[in-house]
Amino acid sequence: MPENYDGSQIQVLEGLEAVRKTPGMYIGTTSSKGLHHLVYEIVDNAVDEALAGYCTEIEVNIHDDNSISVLDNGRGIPVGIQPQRGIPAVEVVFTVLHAGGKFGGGGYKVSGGLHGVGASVVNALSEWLKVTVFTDGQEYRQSYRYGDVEYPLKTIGATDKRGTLVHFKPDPDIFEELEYSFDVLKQRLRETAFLTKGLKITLNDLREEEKHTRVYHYEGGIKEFVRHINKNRSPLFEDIFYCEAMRDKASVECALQYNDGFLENTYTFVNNINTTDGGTHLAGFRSALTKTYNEYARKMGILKEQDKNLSGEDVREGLTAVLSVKLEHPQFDSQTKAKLGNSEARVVVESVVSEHLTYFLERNPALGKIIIDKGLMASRARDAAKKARELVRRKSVLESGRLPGKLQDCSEKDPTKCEIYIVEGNSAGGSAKSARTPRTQAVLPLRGKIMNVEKARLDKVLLNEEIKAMITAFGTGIYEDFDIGKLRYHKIVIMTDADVDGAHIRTLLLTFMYRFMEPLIGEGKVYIAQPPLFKVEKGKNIYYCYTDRELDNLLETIGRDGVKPIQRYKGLGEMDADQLWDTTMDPERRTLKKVNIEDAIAADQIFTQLMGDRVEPRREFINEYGKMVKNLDI
Ligand code: TTJ
Repeated sequence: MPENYDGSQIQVLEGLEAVRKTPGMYIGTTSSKGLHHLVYEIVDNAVDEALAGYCTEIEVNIHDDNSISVLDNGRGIPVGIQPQRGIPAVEVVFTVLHAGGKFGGGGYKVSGGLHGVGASVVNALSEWLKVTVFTDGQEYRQSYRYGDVEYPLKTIGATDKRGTLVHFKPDPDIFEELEYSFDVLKQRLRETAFLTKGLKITLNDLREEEKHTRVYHYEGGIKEFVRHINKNRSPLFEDIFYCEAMRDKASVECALQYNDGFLENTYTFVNNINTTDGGTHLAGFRSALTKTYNEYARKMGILKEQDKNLSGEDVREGLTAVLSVKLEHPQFDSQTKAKLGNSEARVVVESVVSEHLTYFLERNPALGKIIIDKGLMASRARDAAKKARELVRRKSVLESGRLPGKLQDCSEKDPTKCEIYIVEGNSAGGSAKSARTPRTQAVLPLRGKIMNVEKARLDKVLLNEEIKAMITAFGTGIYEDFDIGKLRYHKIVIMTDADVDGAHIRTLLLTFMYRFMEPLIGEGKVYIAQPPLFKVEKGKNIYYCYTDRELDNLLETIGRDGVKPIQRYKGLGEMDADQLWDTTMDPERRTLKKVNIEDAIAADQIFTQLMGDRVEPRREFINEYGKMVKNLDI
């Protein structure tokens, strides 16, 4: 540490030590998810500069060593000495916990990662980090190791560039996983670009084998986001409702459109953070819709005096919407950090959306009629479905307590000790049945594919045999009647082939669970089995590999001499019961991937691509998927 550092900096270093001691407190997890959070944390700073109106482009690079660089063309982090600490502001940003954003200019930090921590946390968790600032004709640089300053900020020379470049390499001693996923970063950066209209974000993968680039730039912002979500659906009209307003220091931006399906797709964001559990802003949005449509329908005489109002659910059938609010002091639910609590957000969103939507309907009466008619249809169908459901419910298999015939149940009665394998196809179901531990492991084979839940209302969904079998096996009921307290197995394991059909069925199952049994996903009860892709035999030894990389590594370690021809498993059916047990079902040895909400949302999106009316998106899926998994049977 340089000699001229005084006591206050020692304090600072202790601050970052804390981050290294308990990284989970600052970034949630040191898994792959935490690794990716580091990138968002840095990018969010550049996005703030864009929101302030000074940055138009951000470039993110994944380098060969899995280090990340982020470059913006903003004003540059200030390099002037910060009076309180006597060091350059840029150094404060990277070495003081919770600093950042709030110096000099009055702007407030609006975008933020899940935990809103900042650049110093990224620095603390990096083997090295280098920051370069281009400002006022000069280039400045400072670098750090494990959060410690390597040298005082230095001047490199003259430049006519403007902006900030941050390059960091996550510390291998902190993170369990060091490999960046292009697809994960791509997804998030595209979302950020949608939410920040006009901002151009480029993602480059510079790693040897996977060089590629994506550019995200949307002049229409969330309006294009809505168009993107509906891309594989059939919109009821071309126009997208859009509004934007500032009120009491809060900004509200909203876009919506309807499609011919029955489900709602509303995505909400607060300061660019996806609020997957909704909150006050979503409540305000929903009440604005219900109120505005009913008032409009009465005014236009579509709803007569004696007619009852359309319900919230009625007016949200087939709705695709994005709501983005920006607040100075957002308050999130302490548990999940994904639900907004500020009560003022409800009021502001409700008033902005009501006002603009009323105006939109008055200017577009033809669209108004389409929307109200759709709501009326939904209302009638809901009444009919309710009657049908009451009939079904009274004496249905769902509540008869009789378990489905093809379920091989386990004998254990304590649900916390029980798991159920949902297996694709009868033959694999047979192996799984012989392989399992009958005391704690149940097996439910599903025949073929389950139905397209997006295009069916609940009453139809309940007629599907495969779905009925799952509901009765789980014991939970479904949708409004869902009760997780009745769950008969605390692990639901989806086990499908490692090919396109398997991926398809997995997607269908996840979509169904996400749409109709969401708490199963939210409470982490759903898992995906990971069957091996390869069997390698050498002498008496048998090895199983789960990825191409593992196979390469294994062959490097054991050598190729004397290795029998490598078996690539195309489906679960190719494994006998012992192999299935050893590789995929033995709780001591298997790996299970827990499904989280993001996985389910992604599945839902892929699902519409697969099941939508249009053929082209389906082909795109197969092409995309084909790139990821080699040697497919298609
Ligand atoms: C703050 O107010 C005075 C002018 O500069 C503002 C600022 O900090 N701008 C800024 C920060 N632009 N870009 C950043 C930034 C970019 C990256 C990639 C990483 C970090 C930590 C900050």
